[in-house]
Amino acid sequence: MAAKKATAKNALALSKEQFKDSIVKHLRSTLGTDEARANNQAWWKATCSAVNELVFDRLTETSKANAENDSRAVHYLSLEFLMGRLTVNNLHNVGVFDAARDALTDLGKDINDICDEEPDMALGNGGLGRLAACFIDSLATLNYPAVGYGIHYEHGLFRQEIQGGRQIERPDSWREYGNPWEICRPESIQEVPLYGYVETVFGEDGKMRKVWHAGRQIKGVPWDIPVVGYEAKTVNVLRLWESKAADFFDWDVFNAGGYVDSQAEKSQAEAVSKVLYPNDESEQGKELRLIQQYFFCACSLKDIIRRYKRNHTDFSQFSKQAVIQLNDTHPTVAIPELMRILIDEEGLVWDDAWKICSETFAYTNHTLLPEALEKWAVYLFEKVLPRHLEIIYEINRRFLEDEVEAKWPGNDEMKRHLSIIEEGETRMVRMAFLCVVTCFKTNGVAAMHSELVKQDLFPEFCELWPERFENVTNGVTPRRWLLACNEELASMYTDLVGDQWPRDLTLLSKANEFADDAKFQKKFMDIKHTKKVQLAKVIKDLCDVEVDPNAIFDIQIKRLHEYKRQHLNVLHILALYRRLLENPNYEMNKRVFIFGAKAAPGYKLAKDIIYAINKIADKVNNDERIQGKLKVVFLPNYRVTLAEKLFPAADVSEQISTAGYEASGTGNMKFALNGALTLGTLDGANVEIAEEVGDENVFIFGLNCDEVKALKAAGYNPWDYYYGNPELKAVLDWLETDYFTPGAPGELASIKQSLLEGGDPYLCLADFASYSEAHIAVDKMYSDKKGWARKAIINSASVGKFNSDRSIEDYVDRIWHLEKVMPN
Ligand code: NTF
Repeated sequence: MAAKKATAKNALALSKEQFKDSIVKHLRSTLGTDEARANNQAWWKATCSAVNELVFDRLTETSKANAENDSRAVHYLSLEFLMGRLTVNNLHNVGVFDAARDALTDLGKDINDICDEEPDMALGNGGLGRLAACFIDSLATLNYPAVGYGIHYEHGLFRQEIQGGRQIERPDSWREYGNPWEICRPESIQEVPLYGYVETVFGEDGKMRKVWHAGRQIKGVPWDIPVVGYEAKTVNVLRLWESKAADFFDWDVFNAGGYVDSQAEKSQAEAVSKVLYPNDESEQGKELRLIQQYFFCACSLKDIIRRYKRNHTDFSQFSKQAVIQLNDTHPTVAIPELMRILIDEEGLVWDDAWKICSETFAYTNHTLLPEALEKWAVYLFEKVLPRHLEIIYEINRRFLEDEVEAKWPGNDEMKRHLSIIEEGETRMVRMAFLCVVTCFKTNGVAAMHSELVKQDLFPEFCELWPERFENVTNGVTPRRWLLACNEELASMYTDLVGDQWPRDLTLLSKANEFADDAKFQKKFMDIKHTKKVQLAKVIKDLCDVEVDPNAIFDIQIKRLHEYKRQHLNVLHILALYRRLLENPNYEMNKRVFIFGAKAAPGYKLAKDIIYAINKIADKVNNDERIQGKLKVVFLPNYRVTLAEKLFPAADVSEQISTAGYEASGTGNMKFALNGALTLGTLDGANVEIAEEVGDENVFIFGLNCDEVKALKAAGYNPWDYYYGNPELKAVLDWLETDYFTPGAPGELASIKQSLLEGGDPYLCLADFASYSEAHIAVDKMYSDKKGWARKAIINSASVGKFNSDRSIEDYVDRIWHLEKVMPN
């Protein structure tokens, strides 16, 4: 295919020859080796260093421009940034991908092998962390002043191995051999106090002051990762904090002969940034997690204030200069921390400090699941952050006595209901309430979710302050999720609409005009086939399973959780398998069901579902009676890098959460963009995807959100569905036998139990029949090759709205109000 490519335009772009020289130079002068001796790891690092010559220069120009303009900036505080690999993305964004590829080819190296050396930067669990990564890409692309703040975890999300069908967690050591993208900034180290007690002192002026005497001190070391915008005008930073023991501690103890004690101190301090908590959705009440949250918020606020003070002598302009976005409640402790700094350290009075805080912070909610709404025990706060607890109490007192009392006079029940402190056996701080009470905006992440945030999660707060609630529908960066991961389709679009689509994804809608064009359809579906052939090879390598690229590739990739209903998918696979066994002539297109999912290590049922998928795969894939019509694949260690190979190869995108539970989803957008058809419920952003591509181009099934609520209210009884549907009963009963686990009956029984005795909290059985019918519609549609191609094209061409650049512009219009800054 001699297609043109969308290539970022960049005045700095290197020619192939210059790139070659630069790589060779870095092999020698940076890595101390040469072309003859270098291994792929060294070639990769030399390639990165060659790109960094351009990137670091832009980084400096950007920070200079921001400082000179004294521009308002957004500070995106997130405990997670799921970056994946950076090399290919950066090469594309700098506009030197082709030059790099050709240079490496000339040097006898394949760019794919070289880029495969890079470990994924997996500093996040799933959707929330990947969204943060897409957002900082868009912020840089759109030339907005922005800093991402997070934790420099030594170990990111665990590596998943599958042994005997079960998930085993292994540590992820992403920077064991160094990371060429990061820059350590010892000049910006921060000290973070912890524990201790609060003293009330009276100054000579008779004024009362609070002094927090910390019991421990740790140090935050910043590492900067350059965030390269498309076409590389702006290079922002992602600043990640690593914890270290504060120097004086080590030395005092060490000199007193306490070498072992000083080591203990050191490892305690370093534990803070050691690991990412591998819990998606649900929180763990761990002291270390609270310290992680406080640690990175404290470091980041000090950093923001330090930068502000370069140009200002008082705090009157602070909220004009800085907006701080809280990515879920995880960084909420930044609120009392800023209050503490302003009052205790800067000497502001409460009202002034409060005004600044409530004009600076904004909060994004990413989930409605009750178990995911963060609460921290009051006693834990008291122990770790005693002064912050006092401040939270005072925020709460004023909120209840002023605002709630004014709105609902004399209503103690309402005060209890809305209190930031939850009463009970263990008193808890409700972090989401603290956010809503403080922040000038609270937003949900898809239209439907934002409505539920108002109606179900915070109805009374919404009555108090309706103007504070917003929606910003999520998006994904087209640079990574089309340009870099699907070169073939990217080229086809560049031929069609020119090279600006990686910025303005709505340009792709031109392809709608060709949805019925036979030549266009063939080209589009040939590319799909190519991507399926490539994925088939990955599947063979990783799972030793042969799959036919002509089969329907039906993919569900996301964290494993009951509400996402991978087990509903499993029940349907079993039903299909049964139909094929009962009737060898059962008519269906060949189908490959592909899964990728990590389960939280302590989530037993989620791990049982992974085990079930693998056991069922063993049986189905080796059953000659069904003549290869059905294959099941569980790809181990699902992560960004694997995702990049899966989205382009999908025919069907499984988005089957119980309606009302998936806040948005972002995988759904990546699938559609790459030409897969959504099979989904009316949940999260699926609703908006259907709106954009048209109801006739998606397969919607199941109860909608209101029906889910109504059924639950009426008293849902899964047994009715079990006894009412013989096929469903048969597959559930199958799980109790040893059919899939020879000699070990009952190994898969926990799934059946949760769906019957367990009450089926996510209504799998209620949606089963409808899901199964939708699959029949998918199968029928796929037999109509032209009809399918038309729908695939329309999907890909119609999801321009889900560009994360659009999400960022929405944040800017509705919440952040930033101005673009063009560096020189
Ligand atoms: C996730 N939330 C939601 O479950 C997804 O639906 C959504 O697409 C992403 O956030 C991004 O907004 C979380 O991961 C968490 F942690 F909030 F539960």
